[in-house]
Amino acid sequence: KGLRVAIVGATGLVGQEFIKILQQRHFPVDHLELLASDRSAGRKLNYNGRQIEVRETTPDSFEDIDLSLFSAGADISRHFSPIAAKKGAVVIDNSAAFRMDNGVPLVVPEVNIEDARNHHGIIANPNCSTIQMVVVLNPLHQFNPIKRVVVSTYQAVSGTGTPAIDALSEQTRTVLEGQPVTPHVYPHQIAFNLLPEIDIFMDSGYTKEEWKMLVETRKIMHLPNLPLSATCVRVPVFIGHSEALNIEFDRPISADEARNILAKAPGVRVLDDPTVSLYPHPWMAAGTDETWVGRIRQDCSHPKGLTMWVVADNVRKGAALNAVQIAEEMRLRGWLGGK
Ligand code: 2RA
Repeated sequence: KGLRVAIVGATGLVGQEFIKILQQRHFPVDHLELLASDRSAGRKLNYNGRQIEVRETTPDSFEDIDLSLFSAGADISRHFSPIAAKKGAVVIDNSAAFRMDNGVPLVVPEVNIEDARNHHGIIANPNCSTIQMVVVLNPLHQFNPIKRVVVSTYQAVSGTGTPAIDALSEQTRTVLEGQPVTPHVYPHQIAFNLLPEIDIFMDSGYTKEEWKMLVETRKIMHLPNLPLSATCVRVPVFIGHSEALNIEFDRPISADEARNILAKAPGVRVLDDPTVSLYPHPWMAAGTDETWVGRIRQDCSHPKGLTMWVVADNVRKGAALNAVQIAEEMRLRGWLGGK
């Protein structure tokens, strides 16, 4: 028996990726409800060759729904997720609304799917930059406990959504035409530029995006005291987040040991042969499901350190795919749609 699925935020970038991925993975959907704001209601989206009309999200939208995938921002999630959960529509929420709530599992299936067992109706999908990092950290940590992480990210504009993709295109054209750019979507020009500001600044001088990488990683990996320092940077790339990881371990570990562990790790693809410039980059990772790793090398600044380069499609594994994989794994374990 298939599931009755609702997608909240269906017309957004991640919402449309949900629709694509449900089809690509032949997720057992008996009925699909596409939900959005009243502004988007009436639009028709294609699903398995059928046109489905987008409806406005209301409390009644979740009657007789088994699974609701949310990607409509924290406010919509805060308002409708509890309503959906109460009606028995298990929520997998891509927003940050509930990620750090005690009763809400924060899940990357390759790392901590067991945490989803004791959900109370809402499961949170982690931040894109956290997901690709823990997919790589976890198998290494299982082999040799991680003591500290320093990470710099190079995040695509699609993380901000369609308006940011349009802004990058427009500003790039404007620069190439030799015209002055009027910054929009971001506080400064993003074309041919780098902005070390993702989400808001906190009193600590870190941004909320950098704080998310710390606190979400601690929750997902059950390492409440893991020291982690992140610098999150917006870069003029459409799709694909890249991360330079510096990892300090309990014991010395060689690049070859790490390469062998990662080559067998779930959801990871190792692409690492500098002699022929073989390493992951956003343009090749976009559209794929894997978390790609390369540039694996001994950290010359620390005897128990490694450094490496991690790339993933931030709209797929960073958001929509991870959420659908949580649903797949929960269903396999009988934690979803058991009606
Ligand atoms: C970003 N991680 O990249 C944030 C939200 N997707 O903008």
